[in-house]
Amino acid sequence: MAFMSGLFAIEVAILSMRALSESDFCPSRSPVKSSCPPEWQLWGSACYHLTSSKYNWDDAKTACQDVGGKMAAPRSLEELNFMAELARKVDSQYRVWIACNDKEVEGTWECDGQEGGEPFLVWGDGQPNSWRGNQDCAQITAHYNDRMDDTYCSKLFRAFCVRHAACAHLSTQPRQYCVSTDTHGRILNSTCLLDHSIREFITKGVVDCGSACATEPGCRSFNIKKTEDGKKICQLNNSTSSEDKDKFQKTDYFCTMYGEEMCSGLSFQ
Ligand SMILES: [Ca+2]
Ligand SMILES: [Ca+2]
Repeated sequence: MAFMSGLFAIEVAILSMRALSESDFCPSRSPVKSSCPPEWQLWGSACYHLTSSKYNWDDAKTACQDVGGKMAAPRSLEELNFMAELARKVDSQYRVWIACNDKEVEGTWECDGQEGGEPFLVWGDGQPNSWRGNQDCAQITAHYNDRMDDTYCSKLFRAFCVRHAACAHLSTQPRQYCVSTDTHGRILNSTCLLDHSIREFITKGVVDCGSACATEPGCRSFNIKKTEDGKKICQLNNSTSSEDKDKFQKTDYFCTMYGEEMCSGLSFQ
């Protein structure tokens, strides 16, 4: 009965739900998550990193590019607070470069990535003061309550770098579901896992239902039920037949269960 496995194994490839544009989060309903390289911290859909070395402002920009990012400029108070918290963990008296400057026109601040609109600027008390007329680069610092200060671009500070998070698949293998069979390889058309449905809906068939299970968080197996008028119902389960054997029961209606564990459970005699 070896052919059974070939006939009834349903491969459900996990396709990315849509092309990810730069500002997108990872699709929340597919089994992927945002991830960052080591030594980068995830916030929203981006990863943040403080350089361990100190640089002047121009070299800080380059240092961020060298590690695959760009110098960060916060766009909201929430983002600024996150960055400040991260910096405080490294140094309670931190001074860190951000990608804002008024080099070109004194008093007109520009922040990288915020061109074409008002840049997000939250200054510390009495800042920006362009002390002695040549403070053209922005830091955030514990010395101004985690707010911004204009200072000399030649000073040596750590740089705040940012890059987009990667969307990593939790499972690199496509998920495969196999139909439940008895020990002789006969399909069990009237045995299903009961009382574990997390969602059910009318389906076109097994592949459709299997795709839904693959992208539903918590789905472990699924049932295909047939109604009296011939409709197929896809029932997504939060458990498996081996985890809850008592609920893997005979039904008085057409019902077939598919699970990942069934694939290894086929006997070839
Ligand atoms: Ca200035
Ligand atoms: Ca200043």
